[in-house]
Amino acid sequence: MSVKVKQAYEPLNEVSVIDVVKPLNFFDEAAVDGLVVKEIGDGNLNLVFHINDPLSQKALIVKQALPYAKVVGESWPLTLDRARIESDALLKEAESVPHLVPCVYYSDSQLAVTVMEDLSDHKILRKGLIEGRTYPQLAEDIGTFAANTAFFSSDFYLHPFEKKEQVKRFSNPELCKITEDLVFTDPFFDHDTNDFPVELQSEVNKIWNDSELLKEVAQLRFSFLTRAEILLHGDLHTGSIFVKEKSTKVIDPEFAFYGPAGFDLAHFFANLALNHLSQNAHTKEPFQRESFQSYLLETIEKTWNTYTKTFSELWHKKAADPFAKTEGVLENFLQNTFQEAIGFAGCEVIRRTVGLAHVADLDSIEHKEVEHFYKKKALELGSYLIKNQRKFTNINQLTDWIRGV
Ligand code: SR1
Ligand code: MG
Repeated sequence: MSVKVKQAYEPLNEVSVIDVVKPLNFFDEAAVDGLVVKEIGDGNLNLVFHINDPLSQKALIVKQALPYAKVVGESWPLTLDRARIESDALLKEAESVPHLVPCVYYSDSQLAVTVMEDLSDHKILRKGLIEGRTYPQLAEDIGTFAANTAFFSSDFYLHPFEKKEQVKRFSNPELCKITEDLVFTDPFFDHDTNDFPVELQSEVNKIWNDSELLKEVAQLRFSFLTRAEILLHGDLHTGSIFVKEKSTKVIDPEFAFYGPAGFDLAHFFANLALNHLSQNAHTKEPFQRESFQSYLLETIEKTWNTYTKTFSELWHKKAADPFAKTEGVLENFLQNTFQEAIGFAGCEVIRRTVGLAHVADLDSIEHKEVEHFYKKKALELGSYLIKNQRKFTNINQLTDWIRGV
């Protein structure tokens, strides 16, 4: 698309956003006056405009970062550079898995804007799962996404100079700090960002006083801070995935950065585990509930199996690492990634239960006592995963454990 003249940053509105799309020639000139614009952002951080030409049925999305976190307000300033990170990450991901990300039409780092493919025919995965819908393609797509984006951004594939260039390009300190605080720190201390009902206080005290658990969290946090292994999406929960029957699109990589290889899959698994727990309350009919919960666990298993298969195939075909053919090196990497993912998943489960950012899966449980009951179960699950990460040697042990909670 043609490039427009750069302009200074200002938050867009449903009128001014037209000036951003007009020069792109995506819509016919004659259609511009009749465009229907709606701000549809329901996330924590950004403005999202849906722009539609009712005559041609063509539509696109304009996403703009605000200079603060929308969820808290202007008192929490936040870098606009995250818009550049997001569009760069989408472009990078599209090099290996174009069918699994929205197409970027245009971006402007000054305006903190990304113009991209409209995915209104898809649904946010978290919403679909809460309603008990299944997506047969999901596991294979997320396993394929994670394996490709991991392998092609890693030192196993890239020249070390290129790898370090990419680490610089995706340096994302402010968004990483949010994760460092909200996922790896605040929930494990009596911090004012935490948000949980008083009924959970005694379970939360147990976490705050469990030095064995805190030692493991410190180690996971240190990994997150220091281990620039692969380009991560950085926030791969079920609200960052759009789905329909036979299509999956991973969206919102504004938290992208180089980090430890198990982090993204951990977040995906943790959010499926939270949905699994919540279904005990949402789906009343026992047969339906059991079969949906089995679907969730099969999705975790199939995602991991697709990830290891795809990553291994890429390794055998394309790895440039001098030890790529040495027996056990790949297996070691996958095993370490897996065990650390179990620990990261535990942190995500705990922070979504007692930290600042919750999940609708648990928060939408109808009766308060039931909600508290399953939140306590979530804390048990999260603590167990963190403390026992190195006991897990295969994916079925994880799904067995989630089934048994
Ligand atoms: C202030 S941002 C809160 C959470 O929303 C994002 O999606 C990330 O998960 C972050 O931790
Ligand atoms: Mg997001």
